[in-house]
Amino acid sequence: MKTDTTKIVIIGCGISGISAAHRLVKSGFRHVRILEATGRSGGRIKSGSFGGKIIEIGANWIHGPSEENPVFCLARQYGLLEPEALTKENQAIDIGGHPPWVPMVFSSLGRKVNLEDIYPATEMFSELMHECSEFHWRGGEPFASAGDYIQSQVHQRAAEKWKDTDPRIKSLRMSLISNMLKVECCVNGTHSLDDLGLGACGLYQTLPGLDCTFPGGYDGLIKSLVRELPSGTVSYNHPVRCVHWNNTREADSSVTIECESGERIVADHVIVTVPLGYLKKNHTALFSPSLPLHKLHSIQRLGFGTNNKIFVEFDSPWWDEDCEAIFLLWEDEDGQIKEVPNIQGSWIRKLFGFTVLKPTERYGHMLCGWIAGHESEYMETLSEQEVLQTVTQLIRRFTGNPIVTPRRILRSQWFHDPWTCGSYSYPAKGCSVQDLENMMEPLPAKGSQAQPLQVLFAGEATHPFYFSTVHGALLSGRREASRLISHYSSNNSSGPPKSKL
Ligand code: 6YU
Repeated sequence: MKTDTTKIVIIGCGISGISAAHRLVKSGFRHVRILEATGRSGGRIKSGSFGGKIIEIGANWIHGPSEENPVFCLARQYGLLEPEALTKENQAIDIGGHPPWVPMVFSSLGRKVNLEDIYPATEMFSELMHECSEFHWRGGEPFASAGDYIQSQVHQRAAEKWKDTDPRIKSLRMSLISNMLKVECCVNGTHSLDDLGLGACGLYQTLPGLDCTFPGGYDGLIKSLVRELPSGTVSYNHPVRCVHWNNTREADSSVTIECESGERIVADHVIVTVPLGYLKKNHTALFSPSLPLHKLHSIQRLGFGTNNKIFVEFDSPWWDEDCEAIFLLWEDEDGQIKEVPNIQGSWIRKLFGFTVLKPTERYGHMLCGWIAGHESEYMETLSEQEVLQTVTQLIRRFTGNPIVTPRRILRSQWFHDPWTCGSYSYPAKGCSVQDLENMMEPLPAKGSQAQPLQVLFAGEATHPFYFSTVHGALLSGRREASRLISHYSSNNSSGPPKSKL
């Protein structure tokens, strides 16, 4: 293997880029360099401080912490998890992606909702979501989007199942369906479930294990991994402007990476791990020659949406001690999310509620609000003071408590982050598994006579069934490193031409 001379550049120092570098370095490649646009590693894994407490501005949980999850295995190896997350019992719990939170529900009329009254709606909504994911395996999708399917069923099923129910309770159940739709927008990172492909939403796979967090911050994982790379591997504040690859049969098959600083780096291979949101916006400038059409179409077809968090701290709790999540029902909503005519006045309606940060000894009395879609993108444009005011009014209205006042607020702004341009990917209407395969296909594309594996692609949006997650991103980085490793082990007589790094 030409591990001594092969030059590999990785664009992006998120978990996928770091994992690719790790595997390459471990396999003996000596010239691996990561170029990162910002001044830090981790990308969408971003721990921060709020009122002296560690909070997660990006990724929150290890989804499915069990043996098959490489993020769980690494976090365990580095001693970053609490004992409970390590137990066999925790690893065996299979919740299919939705943690069973202890809820409290409030309505826009300022009252606490009786959970028994609305439970049948929760059950009906879970059934519908489960049915959505099954179309992929059964085939024959009756509608293009998950939203269309749900709308086609909700009113009909409600009329049948709840025909003898008190109209007030029935209407509350319909507003719960609207709330569940907002929750799903956050989970999937979509503006509306009308954008989420009906068959394609079954592509996503879950792992067993009850989701857990990192008590010392998710970025402990990033720090542990980066520490193990040779010093100087990562160049920070090094945005890449353009990847010049070679689609012809010329003898010189190297790739030139042009940085914003003007520096030009010549390498044998480049692994691109920039987020899909960034690619959607910048692919024209980022590749010369431009990407092949089938890859471009997949970049356009796949979805990349916004899910933001709003952290709010209080002097004392207004929720029950065992409560894990607070849901807010607008009583005038009836089983759908209507496009609001004035986003300025009503963006807050899209916030489905809050999760409670636990344990209290670590976080004090802190909530995390969740908001997805265009309303979330609009929220990013407001000042923190304006967001604080709107959230305060909302909580006062729903709890009926006119004096409850948050101490402070902090929100994420993923849509306006120029290196991310949103939160994570989703299989949009019209997508298929072929689009995810096109995303991960290296350049030059199959069938070309030019030197293969000049440009490789990793990142969460290139994983065929764990897209949108940290473990999907990590595995995609390892996958592309392995692609190069096996290229050289099966091709060891003729290494790549020498180039400077
Ligand atoms: C998870 C979770 N989680 C919440 C929020 C967000 C995300 N995710 P990176 O972006 O990290 O790295 C790329 C780097 O490239 C970056 O550093 C850039 O600066 C750099 N770059 C860009 N352009 C460049 C240039 N030109 N030059 C040089 N550098 C450049 N995942 O497992 N658990 O709880 C959450 C959550 C608010 C924003 C999450 C979660 C997603 C992960 O954070 C994300 O996938 C990975 O960190 C991405 O790593 P990467 O390396 O690919 O990119 C149907 C159905 C679907 C169901 N989906 C359910 C899944 C639920 C997803 N969970 C979300 C929930 C939360 C709360």
